[in-house]
Amino acid sequence: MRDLRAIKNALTQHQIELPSWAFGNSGTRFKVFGQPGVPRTPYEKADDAAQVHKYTGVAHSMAVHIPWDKVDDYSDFAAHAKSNGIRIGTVNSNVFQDDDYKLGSVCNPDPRVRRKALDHLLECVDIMDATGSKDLKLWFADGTNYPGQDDISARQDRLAEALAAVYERLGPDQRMLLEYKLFEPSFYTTDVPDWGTSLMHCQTLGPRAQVVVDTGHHAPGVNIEFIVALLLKAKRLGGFDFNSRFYADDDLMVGAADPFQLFRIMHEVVAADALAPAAGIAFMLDQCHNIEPKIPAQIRSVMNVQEAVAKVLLVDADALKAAQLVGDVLAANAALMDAYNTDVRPLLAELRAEMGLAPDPVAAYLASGYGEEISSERKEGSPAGWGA
Ligand code: LRH
Ligand code: MN
Repeated sequence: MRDLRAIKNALTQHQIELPSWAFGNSGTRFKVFGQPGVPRTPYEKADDAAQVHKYTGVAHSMAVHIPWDKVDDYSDFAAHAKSNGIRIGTVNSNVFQDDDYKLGSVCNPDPRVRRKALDHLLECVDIMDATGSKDLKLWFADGTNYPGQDDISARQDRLAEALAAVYERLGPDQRMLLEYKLFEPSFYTTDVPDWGTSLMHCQTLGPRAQVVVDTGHHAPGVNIEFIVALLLKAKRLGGFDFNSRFYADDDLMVGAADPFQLFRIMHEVVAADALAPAAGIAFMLDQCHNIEPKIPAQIRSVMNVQEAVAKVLLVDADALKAAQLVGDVLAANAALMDAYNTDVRPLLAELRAEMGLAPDPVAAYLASGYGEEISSERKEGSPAGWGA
């Protein structure tokens, strides 16, 4: 059984990266509901991300998305974030919003379009050099909508060619994280639809190509923790895009729809001793707060991950192992459920107090008046969004 100090140390060191786009306006194809005080620049997104770190103490970095977070001087942008106590993390490419990409980006049958997409991916590595980011996250909307529309195998060759060129460009301490998604915006084939396809490409590329598991990108009923256990065994789990969903890629707050699934996923991470930063797993949020206030929602999301991890760290691993080895199904299941059914909120409140933080980060943020401040300050100019 882990002692309390060890549990608290693990929780203090566990870092959760925030998505810059969660602070901007977002929505669905039906409507994007604007909110007061939404940031207008990447600098203001970093200011808001710093608020989440200020009240949770574990959100040390903000992932950026290019061109949504395009700035004139990326090292100045990184310095601004640093002055607010956070750093610029993962750089996300975007080859899914240009008219040229209707039939795909790096998988497009037109070599001119593939070149254009590749140039963007290479530009993202230049940006990583300027911000000091270690990870390039690649998600491709590429796919087809009708059988026969394009050659499934030829598209994989085109994808492999582009990935190899990007891998070649990476610096020695930089990684590429390849994200998969079952469908949307493509509805017949998606060129990187599942963990197997991402893993195949990563294993072909080299050790600094890793798989990203976005928890909203699977078919209903898929056992995500099984995929996580396998990718950890293959040493190819680069990170998570955490969110939750009831139906499809809903991008809701992580743990909101299925906190038990988040617990089961993090149990595999802890069981593989891969929670600590040294293990190199990027724990990122990838969410959209279409109707709820964005900064408190990010704080709540970080707390949901912390609660799942705290419960996992309470699992009596020895009792679990002993029950598993003798086939005591009920005792093994109980070892997990007892931890899952433990209220860890007092433990986390105590830990925050020890970290010099308020026990309830959401209440502390709401009491700070920051929300009202930005709502009155950020009246001019246009709020940031997906620009879709
Ligand atoms: C695609 C995705 C990807 C991002 C985007 C914001 O659905 O999960 O990670 O680039 O959302
Ligand atoms: Mn994602």
